[in-house]
Amino acid sequence: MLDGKKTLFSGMQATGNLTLGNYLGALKNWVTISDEYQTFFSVVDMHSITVRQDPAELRKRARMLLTLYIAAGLDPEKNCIYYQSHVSGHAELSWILSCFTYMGELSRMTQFKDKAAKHADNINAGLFTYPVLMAADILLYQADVVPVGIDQMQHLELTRDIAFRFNNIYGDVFTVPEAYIGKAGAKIMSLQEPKKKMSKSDENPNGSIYLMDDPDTVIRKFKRAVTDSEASVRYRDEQPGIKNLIDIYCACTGKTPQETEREFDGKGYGDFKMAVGEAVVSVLKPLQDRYKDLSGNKDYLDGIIKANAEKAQYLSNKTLRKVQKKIGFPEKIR
Ligand code: ATP
Ligand code: LTN
Repeated sequence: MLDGKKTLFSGMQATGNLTLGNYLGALKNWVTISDEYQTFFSVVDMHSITVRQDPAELRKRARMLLTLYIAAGLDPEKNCIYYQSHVSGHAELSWILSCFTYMGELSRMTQFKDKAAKHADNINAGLFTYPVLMAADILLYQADVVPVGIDQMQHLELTRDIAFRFNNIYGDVFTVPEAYIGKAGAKIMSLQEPKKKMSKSDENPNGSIYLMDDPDTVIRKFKRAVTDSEASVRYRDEQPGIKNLIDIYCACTGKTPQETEREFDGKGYGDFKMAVGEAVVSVLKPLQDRYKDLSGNKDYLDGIIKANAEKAQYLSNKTLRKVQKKIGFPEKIR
């Protein structure tokens, strides 16, 4: 608890271009609830290298992501927005926590299984211990709340288990965090394969809406979205494509699925897809405009990056010192 507020931590990987799924499932919720908490929003570039990255590209994407956090509405004076790799405590705590995490637990992680299947030529140890680094991110700041999309729930459960385990041995060292899953947009599916989540690392660009897509591209992708032959806008599991479009429409307009069904009662998929496309464009346009303004302002961004990394380093050190002491590392002579 800092400044009488509870603490919130979240992060995104600097891999690929952010999608509408990342925005509706995570970033948008961050903005909505950030005022109520002392917040840390990290660009988790250390997680990104579990998959091979081009160095120049990673650097560029990390900066893009950090800028997007701000463009989406997170005030960097109030929210600690920083690069994970600028704060040494993440790696240090991760090592310690890896000695409190079982191989069996890590082998059960579905993200690991998915990514291992996808990158069979590079199943590195970092990919396996990825969730431990994520636990370190969260526990380092004693976060109470972690807003993520529903696909990250399993990692959050593991984080809680590690925290409980550690606290049981050493006393109340870590706050045990809760996940925060937003109501609308918890899991946005691919426009081409509505049973698969929309993902920034998807090879088919038509399945994903990227936050930087221009209006024509957005409309075109929605027109091509895979639906079904029922020809009725109904919110039901048997129509996964339409259900996903309704979820997107609701997340962008604030309407409920029932209101949407009524609004498009008797209308064809063409009209509905157009309306969803327009709703998305009206959400993306202001974000893209702010992004353009910000990315031209190098000095401002550099100032934010420096100040927030220092703040995160300072605050995370408190937890790290406590942990090191508890487990019996010798104290540094100062
Ligand atoms: P990758 O495809 O590279 O694994 P990703 O698109 O799944 O990436 P992450 O960086 O792993 O994105 O996730 C960032 C945040 O966005 C997480 O909180 C995650 O839960 C959320 N998120 C990702 N995809 C979706 C989606 N399709 N619907 C809702 N939330 C999502
Ligand atoms: N694994 C997360 C990204 C992430 C994260 C975190 C999210 C890394 N560390 C800490 C919340 C809290 C993902 O979204 N793929």
